[in-house]
Amino acid sequence: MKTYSVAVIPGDGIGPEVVNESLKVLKAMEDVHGGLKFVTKEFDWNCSYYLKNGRMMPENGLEQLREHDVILFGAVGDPAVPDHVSVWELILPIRKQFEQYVNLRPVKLLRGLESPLRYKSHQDLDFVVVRENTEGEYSNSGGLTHEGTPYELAVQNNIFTRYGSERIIKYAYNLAAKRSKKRLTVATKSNAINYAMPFWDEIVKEVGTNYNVETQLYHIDALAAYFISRPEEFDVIVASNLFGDILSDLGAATVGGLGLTPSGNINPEKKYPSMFEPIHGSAPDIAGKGIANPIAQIWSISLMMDHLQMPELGELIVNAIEEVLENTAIKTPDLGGKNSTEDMGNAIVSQIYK
Ligand code: GGG
Repeated sequence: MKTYSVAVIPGDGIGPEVVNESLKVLKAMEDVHGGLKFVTKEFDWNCSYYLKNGRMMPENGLEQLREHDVILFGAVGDPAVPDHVSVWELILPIRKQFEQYVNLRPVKLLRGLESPLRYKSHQDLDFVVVRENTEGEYSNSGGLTHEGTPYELAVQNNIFTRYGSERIIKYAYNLAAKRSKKRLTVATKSNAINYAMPFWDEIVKEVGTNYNVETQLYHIDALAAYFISRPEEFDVIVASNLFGDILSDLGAATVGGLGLTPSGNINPEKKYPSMFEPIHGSAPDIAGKGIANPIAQIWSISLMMDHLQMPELGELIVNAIEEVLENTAIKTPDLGGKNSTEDMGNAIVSQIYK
């Protein structure tokens, strides 16, 4: 019996609702496989915890997480706590401390769904955004000064290291080399962000010579437009922390919305636990209503299976999601239906057992 320990952080808003459905899928993985055990431990670290304890997780929170093989995360954010506090005290320290420098964000139009870009088909919409996940615009460097005076100012430094840039670009090239189009698109803005972005382009050029992969360099503004007008061109897109975040949300919109797309915060060396979560946030407007779409969270379990080198289980999950979308009438309100989070979760689980 192979056993994995899974730290579960449901978080805020719809996080606990969608995590609950994904845990049913994790259990189904054990049953289907027969020789697999996931030992889960839940952590109540969220904005309510912050309001009680003045922090988003205990002082030794990261040490507690380090004991686990993987982390399953829901969502963070509540109107009672400023977002930059909740995000910077929970999810970002986990990504940084555990060197989860790859944020893998697949964007794929699932069978049974139509893209809002009506003239685009399933073959057109299938790519992966590889987001740098530990530095860049999310470097936590800067400050405020002259507060309360007319000279008040804020400085935010974007830090791009050669080490950090090289490792994400190499990862993206390796991924592109394994996929059929063998094409890597690099999102930058080298004409205006005139130090960091040409620095990236230079590293792309150096690293790229080692791969038989076509390289495209696009400015982020044009690339955003091409995501809508010619998404079929893309296969693997590598981007800085902020650009990758924006592009993957845009990508999600082209395949039906934020409720559908997962992400893996990966430490490729497996020195530390990797973390799996939907790309969406806590959606306080629909929290507690039982109507959130659990597909993104359930799909994140599929990425977890891939990471644990059980891609056949990962495929089983995505296939089950697609079967439900294609062959049943079950749809949550974001997809134009009336079904609940639980209805969708249960339907996917039943499909897995078929
Ligand atoms: N499940 C993802 C989540 O809760 N995201 C909140 C968020 O905005 N995180 C910052 C980021 O990923 O850029």
